[in-house]
Amino acid sequence: MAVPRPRIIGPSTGLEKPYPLQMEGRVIRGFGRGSRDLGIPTANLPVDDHLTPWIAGIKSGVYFGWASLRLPSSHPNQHATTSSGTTMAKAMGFRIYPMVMSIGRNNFYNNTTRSAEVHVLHKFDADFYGVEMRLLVMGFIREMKDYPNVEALIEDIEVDCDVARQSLDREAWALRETGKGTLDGSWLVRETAEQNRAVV
Ligand code: ADP
Ligand code: RBF
Ligand code: MG
Repeated sequence: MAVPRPRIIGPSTGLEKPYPLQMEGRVIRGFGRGSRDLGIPTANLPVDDHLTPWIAGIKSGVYFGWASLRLPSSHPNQHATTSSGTTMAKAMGFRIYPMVMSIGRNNFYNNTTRSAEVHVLHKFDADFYGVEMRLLVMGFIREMKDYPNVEALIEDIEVDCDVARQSLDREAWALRETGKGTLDGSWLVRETAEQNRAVV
């Protein structure tokens, strides 16, 4: 029998050093294995030691936190349906979602290079390659593991998703920007001067 895993990470008073860690970039293509094999798509970010200095020193494993995406107006999830049934484009900007991510080599696939892959805890109706993503990494969930089969990996990732949801669903871990918490997540939604000028 598998040892039951804790469903909450970190103290209720809030996160601990060195968190939160920030990372940002545009979503790139991986090997296309996340959704095909697992039914769990992961948005990959380039791992660049210059842009993300902390990433070289952090141990490989599964992390959780908040993600923001700046979906273009052409993306179906950037639209809202009004009560009259018409579809309207929402204002451009970053939207915030909870996330789980893996950092490091994927033991299961014997990959040799390090990757940063984010599974956003939201159902999207289309891909978002090339979209700007920001991450606020809030804590460490577990080490990367090797699995006898893909089902065992999926099962553990589903527990990771549950751990992330429950851990983030506390006042000191939730963001002011989502209306449910006290933590400052303004960096996730901040527009740069360049973004304000851009017409998408
Ligand atoms: P790749 O190997 O190219 O990363 P994946 O099978 O992991 O391929 O699929 C990832 C892509 O799926 C992401 O880049 C994104 O565009 C899309 N996607 C759709 N829903 C999600 C989600 N909930 N979380 C992460 N990516 C998602
Ligand atoms: N890959 C592993 O080989 N071992 C793991 O323990 C593992 N844990 C993961 C946890 C999460 C939350 C996510 C999103 C991915 C994880 N992966 C793990 C990576 C998974 O194998 C990867 O998404 C696929 O290889 C597709 O690129
Ligand atoms: Mg992926």
